[in-house]
Amino acid sequence: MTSPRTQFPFVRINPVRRTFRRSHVATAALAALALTTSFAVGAGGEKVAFPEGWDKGVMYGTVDRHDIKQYRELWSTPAAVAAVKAGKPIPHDTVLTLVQYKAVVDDKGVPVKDEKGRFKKGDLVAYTVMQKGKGWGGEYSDDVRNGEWEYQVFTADKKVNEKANLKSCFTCHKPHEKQDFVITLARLGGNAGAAAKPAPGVIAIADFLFGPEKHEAKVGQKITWTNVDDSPHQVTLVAADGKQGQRTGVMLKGQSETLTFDKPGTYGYICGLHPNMKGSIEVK
Ligand code: HEC
Ligand SMILES: [Cu+2]
Repeated sequence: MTSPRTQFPFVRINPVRRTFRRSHVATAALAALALTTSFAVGAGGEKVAFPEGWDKGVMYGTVDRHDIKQYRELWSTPAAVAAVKAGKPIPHDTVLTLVQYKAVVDDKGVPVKDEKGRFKKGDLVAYTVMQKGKGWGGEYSDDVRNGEWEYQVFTADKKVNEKANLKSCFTCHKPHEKQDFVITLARLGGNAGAAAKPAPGVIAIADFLFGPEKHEAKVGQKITWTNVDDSPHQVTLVAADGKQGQRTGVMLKGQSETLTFDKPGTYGYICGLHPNMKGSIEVK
């Protein structure tokens, strides 16, 4: 199959297009570019092969995803860990593998916890992989490109998941440009980050969970949410009838947002980015 990237130059030098007025040429070129970009995002994933031997690398972290009841392992290479620890760029040919498992649940569907209070590993669901290659990504426009990274998803039996939306990988990892698009970069370098400090009026967001999920407050009291996850989170108030109300800004790791409740009542809320994350404030 000819890849859209090799076709692209033909579109640009098409002699018919040259006879168009300047503005039309520009429009056609732009349209071709947009088309190429959307194709290329999927096509680029072909560069990423199944990460054979992933479990011989370094497991640099695990994630309990309370919102989707998953247990996840983060795997990397010793070279990448050493580079990040030394403050150097992640080397080319680095493969990061996020292995997703179902969390083991009890008969009520509640995740079972081990002696450390962490989720237990159930069935393997998928491998999501990102790989950095020298010169990769050059065909993408700046608003899409994730440096030199490409993404791919493999099923439990190690086959490419053709249904995976690889564009979404680029979109979600893009805001983490300052850390080379690696959301868990701090942990990759061996730095777990600050733990949540419980305090009155403070709700920690950790492991995709609002802690505590139910909070009591006095009328007029300030409530602060602090995000200690690598993932961004947000707070959106949801009325009893399901209508969404006031929302905070998106909190990156270490950031906080505050809301004040002026009337008594119970205020339900969700995370606008992960709607399965729920909490409530009872204002008296
Ligand atoms: C909704 C946002 C979102 C989307 C979409 C997304 N990711 Fe991620 N990704 C995350 C978060 C958050 C983490 C941190 C680990 C966690 O919380 O599970 C992560 C971590 C990873 C990691 C571990 C390295 C790192 O960056 O921390 C890999 C590999 C990865 N994602 C691959 C993918 C692939 C492949 C896709 C596309 C199929 C994808 N991701 C789509 C949010 C996203
Ligand atoms: Cu969230």
